[in-house]
Amino acid sequence: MGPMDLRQGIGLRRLGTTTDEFQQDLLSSLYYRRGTTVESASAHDAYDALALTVRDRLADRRARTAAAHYASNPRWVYYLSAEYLLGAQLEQNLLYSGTGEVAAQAVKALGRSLQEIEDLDVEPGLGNGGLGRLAACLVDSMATRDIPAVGYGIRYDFGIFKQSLENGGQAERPDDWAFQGNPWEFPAPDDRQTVGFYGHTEPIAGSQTRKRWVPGEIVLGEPSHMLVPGYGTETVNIVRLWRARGSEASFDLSRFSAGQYAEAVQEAVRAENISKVLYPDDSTELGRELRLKQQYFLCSCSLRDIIRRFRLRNSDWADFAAKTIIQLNDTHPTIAIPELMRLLVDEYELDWDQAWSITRRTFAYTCHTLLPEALETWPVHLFERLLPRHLEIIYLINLLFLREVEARFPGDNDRLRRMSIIGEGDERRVRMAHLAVVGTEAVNGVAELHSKLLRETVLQDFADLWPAKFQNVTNGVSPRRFVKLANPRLADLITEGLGDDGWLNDLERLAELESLADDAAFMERWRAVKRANKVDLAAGDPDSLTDVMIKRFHEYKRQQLKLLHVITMYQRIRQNPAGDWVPRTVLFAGKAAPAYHAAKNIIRLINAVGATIAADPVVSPYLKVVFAENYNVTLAERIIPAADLSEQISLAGKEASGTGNMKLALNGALTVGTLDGANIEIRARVGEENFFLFGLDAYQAAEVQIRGYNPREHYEWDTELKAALDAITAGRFDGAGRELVDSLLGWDEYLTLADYRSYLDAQEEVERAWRDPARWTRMSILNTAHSGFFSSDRTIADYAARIWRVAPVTVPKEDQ
Ligand code: NBY
Repeated sequence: MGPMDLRQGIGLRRLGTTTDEFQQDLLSSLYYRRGTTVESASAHDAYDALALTVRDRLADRRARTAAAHYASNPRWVYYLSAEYLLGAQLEQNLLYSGTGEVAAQAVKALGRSLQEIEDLDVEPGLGNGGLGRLAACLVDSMATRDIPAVGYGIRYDFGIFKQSLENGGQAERPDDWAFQGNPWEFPAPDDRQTVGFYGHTEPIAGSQTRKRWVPGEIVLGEPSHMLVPGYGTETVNIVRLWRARGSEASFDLSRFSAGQYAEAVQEAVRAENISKVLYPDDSTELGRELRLKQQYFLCSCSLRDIIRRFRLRNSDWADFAAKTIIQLNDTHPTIAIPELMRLLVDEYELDWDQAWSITRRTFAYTCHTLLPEALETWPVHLFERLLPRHLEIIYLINLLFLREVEARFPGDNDRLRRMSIIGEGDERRVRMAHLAVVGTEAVNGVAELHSKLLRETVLQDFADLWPAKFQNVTNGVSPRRFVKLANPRLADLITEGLGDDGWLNDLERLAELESLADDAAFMERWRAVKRANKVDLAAGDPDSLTDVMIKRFHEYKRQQLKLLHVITMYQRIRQNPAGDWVPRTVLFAGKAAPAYHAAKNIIRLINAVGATIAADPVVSPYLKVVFAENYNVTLAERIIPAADLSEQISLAGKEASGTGNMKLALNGALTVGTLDGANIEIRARVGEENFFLFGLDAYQAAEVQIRGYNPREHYEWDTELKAALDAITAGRFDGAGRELVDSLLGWDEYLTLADYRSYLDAQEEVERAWRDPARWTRMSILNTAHSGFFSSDRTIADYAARIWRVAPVTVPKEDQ
């Protein structure tokens, strides 16, 4: 695109910024683009018309961004992720386009309030948890930092399931998020790609390394994109999402004519199933063929698009890595490494060594876990059938790699076996993390401790071989979405305290709040903001301590530990109803993988305990348990501003980073937590006196396991712990939780019982602080003041400087 194609060059009018002009455009969108009138417009017509009008306000910036990027031919960042949890779009785009106020006035012409319309905005739930939300924060910050970038992903028809409670347990319903259409999306059918699966390979005469792959199935990938505006800058990047379609030939007209309707479309259905649904499992590798198909589909479409874009401005493959950095969001897109090799060697006819040198310099890999069960591996036989050419390429990569290892560590066969990309167990499997380390230039963990443990444990052999490859980039969160949009009251107070709103893209400026932490008037207002947010959330008494644990359900995160605390509080109050109890509202929210029975049992027990407490007139004035259904980004934005206490209680060494911990601290919640993931960095910054620490550290936890852990010892000596577990076993909570008790007393994989007493002690410290409102408020202000480091803008600055080595490209403002 050249500058002449821009709006100004072709004489299009500039979109107005006044309420009247905005209203004109809104009515025009309703009339011409929705094809309806004010009188007959449905609520959804109003929503769509507003969305289109706001979207138009970003279109100029998008066009100028594309032109500026094209002109500077920079090194592009391509973020490959199987998941994005972008959150609701309308409010964000109103903020980023600076049209919030005019829109609020203009929609009155439609006879509706802005709030009413915003309530129709459905969030695209195209991810499971932290990993998907991180991707969304990072693309926000890449745009905000003016980094030329594209996020690639899959446009699932069904996102993460909708959760509801049925008889106290989790029920799942499909999330047909785009059922009413998605006005934020631009289809780009001309950029569709063709992807092959199955089939066989054939030698090519005269070539050792090149092969011809003859696929047995062909699927089309159709892209559409959503705009990703930067805050306080002109840049608008995109996230490009691929949707699978059958080719024209996949519809069998003759069968249809013969009345075989299902058979006529079966091939098309098979193709479309690839992007049908997000896998809702965030914890274990799921050995499903369709999942590997999704991964390859994403990578193949995206790489061809990346190459197409490269060739718009470049002709020499030798420049490819200098113009391209592809960040792999966990191992899910790792198949892109052999796919790039295949494209370069088989299709573009580069020799193997040059292709390998390009490939290694083009990719970087972020690891998001330490759990062995979450490290992806795929059976060799599956690869052989689904992606025969890629398996051959992986074998050759592995052969050459193992030669390199052998040269460095001669005769160390054990090391070769440990490091091989192919694992030789009962069943030979491809180890995607090994492939990701071998095929990239940089590997990073997502918090200091996580990166250190990666080097010392799961990837130790690789760190020995290539120490310089391993880095840390601590995660971050978007202060626009998680303070400005989620918590407007706090945002206003901060802006007033600091004198301007420059902190929104320069978050370290929050440190200036420190001088207000003892200012009585400011403290009073700080408390009032929190209280008003609690009133809005309406989860419980706004004067009670709002204690929140919001995250995916997983045994390592230890919702069961929180629950043992709740049961103990319940028993204490019952034993001493006249005691001086601190009233608490304990709020849980989160989804469990549908097949994860232990996690679903914990949800059941939470609700059973909650019901028992609610029915108990002695305890219920002091203690309330709330389970908020269907946790998603939108709900997080309501809960986080209302939280007093943030539960970050995973077993040390298990939570790679956490990002909810950052969002909560940033919004002035105090953390009770272990020395795990980014908790360590939060505590170091907010100050140990402003953080409630408990539990074993990662090294102590490992030692306990090695020595031989016996959870029963804790049960025997700790009478309160015993009483809590016995109450569950005795059926006090509707009979729920007996399997949990068996697992806790049997093996207790995540040392819940070992950390119980220390956790209860920390909770007593929490209550001491809470009883002194001035102390608590000061701690809360200091948490916010010292959370500036956890902006995803800082995370992106780190990636840009240390991993990507890219510089910002400034998009010029429109001529006035
Ligand atoms: O990534 C999370 C980590 O647990 C958390 O500590 C970290 O802060 C966050 C961002 O770095 N990981 C996560 O959310 N993982 C998944 O959602 C996930 C999804 C799919 C699969 C595995 C994990 N999978 O096997 O397909």
